[in-house]
Amino acid sequence: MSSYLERIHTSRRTLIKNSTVCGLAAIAGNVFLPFTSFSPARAATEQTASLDKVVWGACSVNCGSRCALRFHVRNDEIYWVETDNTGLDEYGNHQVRACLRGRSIRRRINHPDRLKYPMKRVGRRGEGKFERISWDEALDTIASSIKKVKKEYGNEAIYLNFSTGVIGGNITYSEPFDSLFARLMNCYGGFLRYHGDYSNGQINTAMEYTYGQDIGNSMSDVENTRLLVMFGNNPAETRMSGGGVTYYLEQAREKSNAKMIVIDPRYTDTAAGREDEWIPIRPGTDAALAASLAWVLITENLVDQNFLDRYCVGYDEKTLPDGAPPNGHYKAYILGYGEDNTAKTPEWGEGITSVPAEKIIKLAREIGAAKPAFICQGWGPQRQANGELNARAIAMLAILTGNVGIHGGNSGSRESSYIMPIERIPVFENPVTTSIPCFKWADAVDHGTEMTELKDGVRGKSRLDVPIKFIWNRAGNMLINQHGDINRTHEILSDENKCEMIVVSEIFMTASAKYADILIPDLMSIEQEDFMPNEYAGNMGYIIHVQPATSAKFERKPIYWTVSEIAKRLGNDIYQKFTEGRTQEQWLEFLYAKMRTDDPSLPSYKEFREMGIYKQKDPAGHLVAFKEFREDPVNNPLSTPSGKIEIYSERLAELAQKWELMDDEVISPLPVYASTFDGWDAPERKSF
Ligand SMILES: Nc1nc2c(c(=O)[nH]1)N[C@H]1C(S)=C(S)[C@@H](COP(=O)(O)OP(=O)(O)OC[C@H]3O[C@@H](n4cnc5c(=O)[nH]c(N)nc54)[C@H](O)[C@@H]3O)O[C@H]1N2
Ligand SMILES: Nc1nc2c(c(=O)[nH]1)N[C@H]1C(S)=C(S)[C@@H](COP(=O)(O)OP(=O)(O)OC[C@H]3O[C@@H](n4cnc5c(=O)[nH]c(N)nc54)[C@H](O)[C@@H]3O)O[C@H]1N2
Ligand code: SF4
Ligand SMILES: [Mo]
Repeated sequence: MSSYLERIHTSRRTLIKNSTVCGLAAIAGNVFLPFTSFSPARAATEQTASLDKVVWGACSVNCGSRCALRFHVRNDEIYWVETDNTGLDEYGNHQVRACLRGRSIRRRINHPDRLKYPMKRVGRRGEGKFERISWDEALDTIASSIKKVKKEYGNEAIYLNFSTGVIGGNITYSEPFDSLFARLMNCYGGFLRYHGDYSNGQINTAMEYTYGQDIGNSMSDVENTRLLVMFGNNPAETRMSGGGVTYYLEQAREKSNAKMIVIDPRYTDTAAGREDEWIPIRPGTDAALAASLAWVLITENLVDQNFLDRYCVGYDEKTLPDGAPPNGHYKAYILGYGEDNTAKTPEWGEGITSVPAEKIIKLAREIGAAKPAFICQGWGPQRQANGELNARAIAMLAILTGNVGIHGGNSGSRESSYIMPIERIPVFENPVTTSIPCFKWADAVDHGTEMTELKDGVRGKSRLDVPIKFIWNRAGNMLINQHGDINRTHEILSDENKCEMIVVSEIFMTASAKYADILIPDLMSIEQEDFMPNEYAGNMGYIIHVQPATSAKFERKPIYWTVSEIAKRLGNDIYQKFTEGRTQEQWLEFLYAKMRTDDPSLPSYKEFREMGIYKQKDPAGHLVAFKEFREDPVNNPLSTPSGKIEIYSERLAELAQKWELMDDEVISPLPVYASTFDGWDAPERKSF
């Protein structure tokens, strides 16, 4: 056991011991000391209080954090919520403190509007009229619908909608691919897959083409930088945990005293007086800003030519792949002798971004001079049409200046974190290999068989064989509220001849829940046993052993029970394969044993349960993306086809030739700026 762990143990034990002593002293004080009078009622309360339990829980909201919660429970109700009390109030050994959303969880767990019973739709779909039914009726209906859809259309007609309502947990995890329902369906012939996601689908793909994977240095590595440039990266509003990115950002900057420049259309809480400079920009124009910054870097000889020659493909003529057109390289595009014959000067950039040319020149010089510079982006710049281009263009600034693969530098993508790996319930192989882009599920309900590889990005087949006929939607509000163009989605879902069955597992009657045919009341993750690992933090990972804070109220059921019961109705063999004869608790103990085989330094199961939270520092210090590649590119090539950073991507050049694109959609082998149908210069916006 690490000494770090011992410290947590010791401090907690001491704390518990001390608080008992203090408790006794307080009661004794009532009796003997002259300044308080003895109160039998108060002594009784103290005694009841000493019988209360403190239960470890975690917030499973998908803000990217995953904070510890400690519930004080009396008479099967949470009466007080606090947060992590282990470790010290000191950077590096800190507490994973929850934000107000986590701390207010009592309002959600006991909210009168929480779903209590299974229900079936009685009005038109989407109308929101429901009638209470028994669990048996709900489960029988779901199982027979799965059987029917499988028989009539095949497993490709069964879809698990993207959702992020419960992220982190093992048993309670909602993201479809790793969920219990995926395991069930894989025991029963599979389901239609999706690729990409709502959060970071574009940057992920962009970085895969550029680097082979999407990864960044950890925010803790800002300790080693001189300049931090953040494009649309706003952790103070989106990663609020006291053990999360915002905390690391602040603490690490205190150590390095790094200058921070925030580039965002809005003056964000991440800036909020802590920034050295805020540069507002027109939304969707980061690629143009990056190109004009590149123009200054190139013309003022501030680029790292050795880095570009050795590690990259397509910066200039020297490393341009043979199949590329003459002057198809990045330098030509920037300097104006590429295909568009336009030099990306600061003045050109100003016209598009609204950032003044002098500011562009100054920023480029700062980026060029700071060694190292931590250039990163959040997911705002990519979350728009042609967003991959923005993501790749921003990453170019890190590449041009040779800041990739070093301490205090970054890949130009979003920061990454040290994450404690957990062993999940395996979901088995999905026998269905067809996949749709996750945002196109409504199209697949509406006109699935018209969706093709080259027009819609279908994978595994050139065209879908069947439309979606069954939707499983758990812990997600993306059937309607969180999806795009919801009037159209409403039309599609309202037509009961299209999708035959929509099952929603929720805790509240959300906009999406109203579209359910069968609506089932889920138990929250803090009402059952589970493991909750960190996600976005810094260089300290952790796992929380969540215990049920209270018993299940009304007819709410844990998802493991629900899916097991559906499995039972699909056949005893499916049930056996799905459960492997284990209860939820037995699964957790079994999976933990596997985790301990991989990492023998983990505490025993019993110890972990008692500790509630187990923290582990990144043994490497700070995560540095592509460090091995930087150190030895020959023996540690990237997983791109060339093994190098692909500024010019031949794979994208090929897609650009083959794909049938909509107006204004651009696939380019280079990270160019392209205006779009929803951009600042779109005719619809110009009329305002
Ligand atoms: N409080 C809170 N936190 C959350 C969530 C939540 O709903 N609420 N959702 C969680 C989820 S699921 C996700 S995926 C993440 C998303 O988290 P982020 O990727 O951080 O997404 P946003 O907050 O949409 O955008 C980040 C920043 O980009 C800016 N921005 C938008 N467009 C542009 C642009 O074109 N250029 C530039 N330079 N900046 C731009 C925005 O103003 C914003 O400050 O947050 C997670 N955290
Ligand atoms: N306009 C616009 N739309 C967006 C985005 C945007 O920036 N702008 N962001 C997109 C992104 S990145 C994402 S990830 C999505 C997020 O969208 P969703 O995945 O829908 O995320 P949430 O709204 O956080 O949670 C979904 C539901 O989970 C439920 N829930 C919570 N706990 C439990 C539980 O224990 N069991 C069950 N069964 N349900 C539970 C909540 O009640 C909530 O209704 O939104 C996307 N939509
Ligand atoms: S920071 Fe995120 S995980 Fe932590 S309590 Fe707040 S919402 Fe929950
Ligand atoms: Mo997201």
